Amino acid sequence: MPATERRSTRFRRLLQSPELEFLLEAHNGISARIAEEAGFKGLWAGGLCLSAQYGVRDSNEASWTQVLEMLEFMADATTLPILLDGDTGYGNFNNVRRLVRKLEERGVAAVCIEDKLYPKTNSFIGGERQQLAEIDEFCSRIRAGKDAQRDDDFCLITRIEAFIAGWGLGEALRRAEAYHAAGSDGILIHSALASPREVLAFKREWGERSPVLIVPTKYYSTPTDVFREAGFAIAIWANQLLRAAIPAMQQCAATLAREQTLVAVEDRIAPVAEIFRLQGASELEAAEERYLPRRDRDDRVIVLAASRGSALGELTADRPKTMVEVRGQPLLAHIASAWNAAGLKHLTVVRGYLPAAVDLPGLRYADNADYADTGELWSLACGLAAPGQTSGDLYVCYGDVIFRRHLIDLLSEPADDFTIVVDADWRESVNRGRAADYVRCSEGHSRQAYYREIWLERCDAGLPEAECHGEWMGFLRVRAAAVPRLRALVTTLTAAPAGRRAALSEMLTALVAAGEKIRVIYTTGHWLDVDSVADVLNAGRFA
Ligand code: SPV
Ligand code: MG
Repeated sequence: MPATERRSTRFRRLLQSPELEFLLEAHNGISARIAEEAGFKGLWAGGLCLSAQYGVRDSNEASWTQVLEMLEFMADATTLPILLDGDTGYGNFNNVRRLVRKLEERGVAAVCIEDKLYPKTNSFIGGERQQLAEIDEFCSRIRAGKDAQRDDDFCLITRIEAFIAGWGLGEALRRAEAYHAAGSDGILIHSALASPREVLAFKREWGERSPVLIVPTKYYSTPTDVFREAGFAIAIWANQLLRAAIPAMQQCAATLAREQTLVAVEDRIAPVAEIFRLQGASELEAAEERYLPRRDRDDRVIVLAASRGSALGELTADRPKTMVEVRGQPLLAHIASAWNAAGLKHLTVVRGYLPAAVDLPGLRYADNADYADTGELWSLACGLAAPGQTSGDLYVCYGDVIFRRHLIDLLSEPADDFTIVVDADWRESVNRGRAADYVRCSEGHSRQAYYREIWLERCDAGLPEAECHGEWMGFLRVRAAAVPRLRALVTTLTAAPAGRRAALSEMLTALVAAGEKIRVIYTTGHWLDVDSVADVLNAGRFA
C-alpha cells in the first residue's frame, strides 16, 4: 500500500478486501503505535476503552470532543486508518453530520454508529433492557452523515444492536436493509452470545450485499477460520490491549505497594528507553540537528585548583582554598554553578593539596601530585592530559576566583582562537599590593575600545606600571581548532625544568611570542580573587 494513500482509501480497501481483515483496539497514541508496530492494518477506537482510559463509564460520560481529542493523538501517532466507534452518533442527524466533518478534518478514516439512543450503554451491560432507535430516525443519522462527508472514501458503518436488545434475526435483517438503503457502507452485527450463532445466521441471510464486521469479544473461542469461511469482512479485536495492560499495571502497583523497592519490578517492566522509542524521540533528535542552531555543548572547562592557599591559615588546614566555604558553599561550587548557568557542564578540576577534600559531585578531577613543586602551567598540563576530552572549545579558570556569569558570555563571544577577559581597574590590585597578572595590550581601555579589536602583547606580574593596561583574572578561551596548538606549546614549555614551575601568565606571553593572537575583552569588576581571610569575607558579600 503506498504510504501516501489517504487513510480513508486504505480503510475502504480493508472493508472491501476479499480476505478477512482485522482491526485492533487502541485508546491513545502509544497503544495505537504498538498496534501498528505489531502489523495491524487498521485501528478500532472503541468507546469502551477510550472512556476507560479516561476512567469513566462507556455511557457517553466523556464528551465527544474529548474523544476527538484523543483520536487526534492516535492519528498523529500512527499512519493507520482508524475506525471510530461513534456510539450512537452523540445525538441526532445534526450531531452525526458535524461529527463526520470533524473526523475528516482530523484524518480519521471511518465511523461506526449504533442504532440506540443517546446516552448509550455498553452492549454487555443489561443489553436486553436497551432501547433501539426508530429505524426511520436512525436512517436520518446515516443519510446526514453520508451527505456531510467530503472525502468519497470516508466510510460510515452502521451497527445493529437487535440481537443485543433481545430481538431476533428478522429485526436485524429489517434494520440492515433500511440502513443499507440509507447509504451505510457496511454493517457491524453485534452479539453478546458465547457462540457465533447469531452473527453467522445474520451473515448467511445477508450474504454479500454489503461488508459485515464483527466484534467477537464474547465468542472469542471461535476459530478465526469460521469467520473467514463465513465471509466476514473485518473482525474487530475491540478491547484486548487495554485488558492486557490492566493486570500488568495492577501487579506492578501491588508489588510496589508491598515491597517498597523498584528492584521488585524493574526486570518486568519496559525500560524507559522503550517509552522514548515509542514516542519517536530519535526523530526529534534528528530534527534538532537539522533545525536548532548548533550549541557547542562539547565545550570543556579546566579549573586550576591545586594550591592550598596558605595565606588563609586555619581555613585551609583540612582543605584547599577552592573548598573554603562562602555563604555555605565551597568556592568551587560557586564557580561550577556559574559555568553551568552559562551552559558548560564538562568541568575538570585539577587538584593538588588534599585532593580527597575536593569531592563535589558532577565534576571530573585530575590530580597534580607535584603541586608543591610545580606551577599553574603544570596543573594545566595535568588537566589537558585528563581523560574525558571533548571536541569543543577549551576554557580555563582558577579555582579561587569567583565571578559573575556575564564574564563567560564576554569570553565566549569572539570568533578568535584565543580570548582573555581583562579587568581595566587594575590599579585597585596595585593599591592593595597584591600580586596580579598585569597585561600590556595593543591599546588601553576606553569607550572606543568597545569598537576595536584589542590584542594581548604581554602578561607579567612584574609589568612596569607605565606599560600596564589591565589585570588578567585567569579566564582564557581557546577555540577547538586551536586546542592542539595550545597543547603543543604547553608540552614544549613544561619540558624545560623552569616550565614546570611557570605561571599561566608566562604561557600567554609565550603564545604571543609564538605568533598567536590573543584577543582581549576589557571589563571592570564583577570577579573576586580569594587570597586572604578578608577576601573570604568579601566573597560572602559578592556571592
Ligand atoms: C467498544 O469497543 O466500545 C464497542 C464494542 O462498542 S462493545 O464493547 O462490545 O460494545
Ligand atoms: Mg462502544
